[in-house]
Amino acid sequence: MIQEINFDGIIGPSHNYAGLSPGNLAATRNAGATAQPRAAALQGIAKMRANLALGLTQGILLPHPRPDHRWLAALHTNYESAAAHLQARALSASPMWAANAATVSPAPDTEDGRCHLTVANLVTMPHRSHEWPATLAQLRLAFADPGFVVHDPIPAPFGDEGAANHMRLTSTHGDAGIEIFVYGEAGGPFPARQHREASEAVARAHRLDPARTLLVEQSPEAIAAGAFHNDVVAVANERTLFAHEQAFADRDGFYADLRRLMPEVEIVEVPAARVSLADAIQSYLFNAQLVTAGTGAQTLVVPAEARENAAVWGWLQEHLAGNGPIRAVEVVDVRESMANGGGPACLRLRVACDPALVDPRFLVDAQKLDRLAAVIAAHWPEAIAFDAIGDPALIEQITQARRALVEALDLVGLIDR
Ligand code: SUG
Repeated sequence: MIQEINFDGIIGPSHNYAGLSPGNLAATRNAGATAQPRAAALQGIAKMRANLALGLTQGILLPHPRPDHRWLAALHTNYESAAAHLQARALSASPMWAANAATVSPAPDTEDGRCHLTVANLVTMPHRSHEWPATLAQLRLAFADPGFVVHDPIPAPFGDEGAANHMRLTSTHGDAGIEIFVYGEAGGPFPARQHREASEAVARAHRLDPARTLLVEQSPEAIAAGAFHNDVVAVANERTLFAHEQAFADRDGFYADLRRLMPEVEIVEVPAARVSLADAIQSYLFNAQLVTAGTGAQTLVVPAEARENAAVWGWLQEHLAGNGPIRAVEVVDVRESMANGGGPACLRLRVACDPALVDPRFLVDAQKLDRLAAVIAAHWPEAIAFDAIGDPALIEQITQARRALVEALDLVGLIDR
């Protein structure tokens, strides 16, 4: 009954490049560029179609109301009179990166046998710190069944960035797993966004067995090289851990703990001598969806940028030719999200559960994706130049576009906290 569902964040109509995330090299490099929200959202829909074609169950999370007028009101201003940096932070389409929506512990791992979700507070970056109330509203609706427990965020100042810093290893999704929380202590010039205190609090909230829970420090070199989340340098699926050699501060200690807890674990490590941290981060090799396809073949869904990097593509071809655990590679085009530092894995939140327990409005099939694509094609702005974000006509179009989507999904009045 339990299967892994990928809930992709639909890319919102306000998608733009504002350079809001120090430590995220792609986002800062593209600050001020012109974004293409319509193409971006259609790329996201195409990625979901690719997941369906792999035989996976697919879910969605919706864009939040943008600008976030409630947040601006709490700051005693409004969109019209707010400073430009506050306008940009209120308008960001950052909820698209659903891997940062929450941390999820499936029912087989928890003491009470329920699936626990803790909404991420995202307090380190101001433009992301106001996401959680609207995320919580959606999670409470999508996972309203008593088989789930949805928790409030961990309080500030303990930064929590959700599933992007959490991995689960298990023989199959429906079995009890080992949960791994990756936190940062230091990142050179850049902030460590996931705090150990927050990870520990989430593990307690989820009633995990401490003997099957690992707290692992991300390597400061990885953060300094632009790995602002662990999912930029490592990803796990079932019994496979796929990671860069320099992902973790104490790699040997972590691998030894993992092998002790799960002797059958398969660690696929990419050596720095083959793929540098810089190449890994530029190509987002590890920000891939590592999934077990309907055929049973473990498949890595990588962004097109991974195919364009000779070192990365060469390593992947060699792995496929050998007898490694990754049996297939699929390439998806999510360039608009990538330019803000969000790859295929950032765009999805994994929940291993019985799909029958999920509110069906948050699940999609091919026909529903066709309907969503039509709404996007009809309403999403084609382009947003950064200097246009103060334009009232653009703001009106963004507001109407989201409204059309919420109507199409039958969610009017239900998810706007
Ligand atoms: O938080 N980018 C996001 C990217 C998140 C990627 N998620 C994972 N790795 N799971 C971030 O840095 C850029 C927005 C801007 O600058 O306009 C941004 O928020």
